[in-house]
Amino acid sequence: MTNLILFGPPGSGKGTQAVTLAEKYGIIHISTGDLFRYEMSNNTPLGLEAKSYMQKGELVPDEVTIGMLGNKVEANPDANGFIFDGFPRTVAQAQALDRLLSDKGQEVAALIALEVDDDEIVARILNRGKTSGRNDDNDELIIRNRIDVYNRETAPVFDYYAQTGKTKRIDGIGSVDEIFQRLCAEIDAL
Ligand code: B4P
Repeated sequence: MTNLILFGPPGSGKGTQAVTLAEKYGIIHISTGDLFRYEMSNNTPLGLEAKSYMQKGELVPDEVTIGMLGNKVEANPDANGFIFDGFPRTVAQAQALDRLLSDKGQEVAALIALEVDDDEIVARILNRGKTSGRNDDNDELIIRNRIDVYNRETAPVFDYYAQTGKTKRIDGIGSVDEIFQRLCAEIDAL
C-alpha cells in the first residue's frame, strides 16, 4: 500500500498531477478542496461552513477537515493506497493523518513537494479563474492571502515529515507532462 502526500502552495499543480498519478499507480485520489467544493455545490451545512473560509482564502478549521478526510478514507477500505492532494495543510492535520493510517497498520510513504514561485502561482490561478467560477481564483489579494496562509500554516508540514526523511522536492515549473515524469521518477524510486 502506497500513501503519498502531494504537497505545495496553492496553484502549484497538485490537483492537476494527482488525477493522473492516481490512475497510473491504481491508488485513490483524495482532494479536500474538491470535497469542500462538492459540499458547497450541494449547499450542505458542511459546504456552507467551508465556503465562509474558502472565499477569503483561509483554511477551513481542522476539526471539520480532519473529520471529512477520515470519512473518505474509511469509505475506501479496499484501496491500494491514497494520494492526498491539499491535505494535510496544518501540522495538526498531519498528526491526525498519521494516527488514522497507523490505526490501519499503514503510514505515509512520502511527501512530494512541488516548488513554484509566487508570481507563477498568481498567474496560473488568475488564468484558471477565467473559467473555474471559483471566488478564490479571481482576486489577486485573496490569492496572495492563500500564499501567506500556506507559508504560515502549511509550510511547517514539510518540516514535520522531513524529520522522518520522507520528504522530496520537485521543480514545479515546466509542462504538465514534464512535471508528471519528475513525480513518477520519485515515486518509482520509493
Ligand atoms: P485546493 O482545491 O486544494 O486548491 P489549490 O491549492 O488552488 O489547487 P492545486 O495546487 O491543486 O492547483 P491545480 O493543480 O488546480 O484548495 C482550495 C481551498 O480549499 C483552500 O484555499 C482552503 O480554503 C480549502 N481547503 C482545501 N483543503 C484544505 C485543508 N486540508 N484544510 C483546510 N482548508 C482546506 O493548478 C492550478 C492551476 O495551474 C490550474 O489552472 C492548472 O491548469 C494550472 N497548472 C497546473 N500545472 C501547470 C503547469 N505545469 N504549468 C502551467 N499551469 C499549470
